[in-house]
Amino acid sequence: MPYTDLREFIERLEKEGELRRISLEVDPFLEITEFADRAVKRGGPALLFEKPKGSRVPALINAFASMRRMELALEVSSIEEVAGRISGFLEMQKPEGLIGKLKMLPKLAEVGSFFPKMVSDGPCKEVVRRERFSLFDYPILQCWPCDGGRFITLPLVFSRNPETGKRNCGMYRMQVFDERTTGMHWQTHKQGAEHYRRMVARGAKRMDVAVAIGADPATMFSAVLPLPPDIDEMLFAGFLRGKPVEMVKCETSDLEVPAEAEIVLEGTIELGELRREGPFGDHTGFYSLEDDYPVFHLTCITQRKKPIYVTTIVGPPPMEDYFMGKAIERIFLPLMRLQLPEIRDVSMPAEGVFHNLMLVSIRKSYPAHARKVMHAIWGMGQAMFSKCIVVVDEEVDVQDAREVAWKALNNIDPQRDIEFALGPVDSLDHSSRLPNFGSKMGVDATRKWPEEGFARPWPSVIEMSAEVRERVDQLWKKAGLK
Ligand SMILES: Cc1cc2nc3c(=O)[nH]c(=O)nc-3n(C[C@H](O)[C@H](O)[C@H](O)COP(=O)(O)O)c2cc1C
Ligand SMILES: [Mn+2]
Repeated sequence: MPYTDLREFIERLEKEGELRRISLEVDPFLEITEFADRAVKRGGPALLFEKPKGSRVPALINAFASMRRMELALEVSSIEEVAGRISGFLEMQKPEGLIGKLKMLPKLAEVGSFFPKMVSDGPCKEVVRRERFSLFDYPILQCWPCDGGRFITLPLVFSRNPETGKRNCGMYRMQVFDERTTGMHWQTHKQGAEHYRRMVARGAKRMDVAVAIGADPATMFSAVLPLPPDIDEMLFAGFLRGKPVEMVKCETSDLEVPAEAEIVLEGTIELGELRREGPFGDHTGFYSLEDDYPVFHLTCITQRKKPIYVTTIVGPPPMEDYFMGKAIERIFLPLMRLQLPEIRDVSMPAEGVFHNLMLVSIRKSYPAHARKVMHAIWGMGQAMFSKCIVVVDEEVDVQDAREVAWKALNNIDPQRDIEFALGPVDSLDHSSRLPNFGSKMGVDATRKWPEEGFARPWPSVIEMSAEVRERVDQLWKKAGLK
């Protein structure tokens, strides 16, 4: 059964020995970070701080911070199962004849059952505060020593495209400026920023935004997914959990939020109003610098009677977001292969913090095939941020970064096989010549063909013959070796 809410997920984590309750008083100012950082680096459990200093609301962190917990979050024994389900839908063909059509019905009905469902009330409305509310009631972390302040780090930010009326849900950190005001750190490439620009173009004065904190894990995870614009994250969440997400209308706007959320912040963004945001110890492992971002003015908070505040930290990898990113890598592989069927596998090692390094194996079929693949990836949604793409032949296991380094470094003639391209870069890149604009590197580390102008013979990788290996298996034991 899919989790109804965050609490059911917490129960499950606890049952599986994947969660530790901490009853000591711990300070959301830096101390929770140090706990969470140590825990993730040691493969430790999720942490539920029951007495965060200065707040009566408990704080949950690292709920997704291992592959096992990601699997528990999505209720699978391997993330590949989700990829398999997606492939199943993608392989749906136009049915032949009546029997074929009938066979397809259950699948179509399944799709129909993923759409979010409107409900008139929900636990997130147990307490409605239009006055006398304050963000200071919650254990919002200051994550790192040089951070500009406290940041809400796992918010589901809902906004609407004024042209299509379609909803978006993205995870964009929010710096707390005072009791009722925060920053809204949607980077320029993200859908929230696009909605903002379209509202400005229409001459609107303000834009409604609603933020949900804490929901069932599939719904929370969906806010991070790099879905194409106007594809509803809540529909994808329904697909992931196999049950619609129940949505309830906000008190002060027409937006809808997950009814089972722990805390909902309703408010508006005054178009044109910008404020310094940051610095913030970011997932690159460096502080991202201060910059101007829109300001979110809270008009109302609704919440459960006893809400749980869920949060995360980012910083030197690996952190919790690495595991979320790894799950995305697995889940999106079938979708990538829809456009680029020659792709065998893709990997984004932790040290590359997603956008800095993508390793791709392909079945090479024609000259310069690797170059086509890198350019296609630079043209594909948020994969456009990939600063360095290394393309290898299909027999190289890209999940093994050592194997890639060994083979790729042997295979390249750098001047011939490395190319630079200009394009949009991740807003967090501190090295690019301009914010959001810089260069990328593509490395063609495939075996070179005569058709690519390579006239020399290409050597094989060294391998012992199977017979000798078997014989030595026997001799090895006889020799008393272990
Ligand atoms: C913990 C965490 C924090 C994030 N913070 C931000 C952020 O502050 N700004 C941002 O633009 N993206 C942030 N992201 C990435 C976006 O959530 C992600 O790119 C998402 O796909 C955006 O959705 P959208 O395409 O609907 O805009 C964060 C992701 C995670 C996992
Ligand atoms: Mn989106």
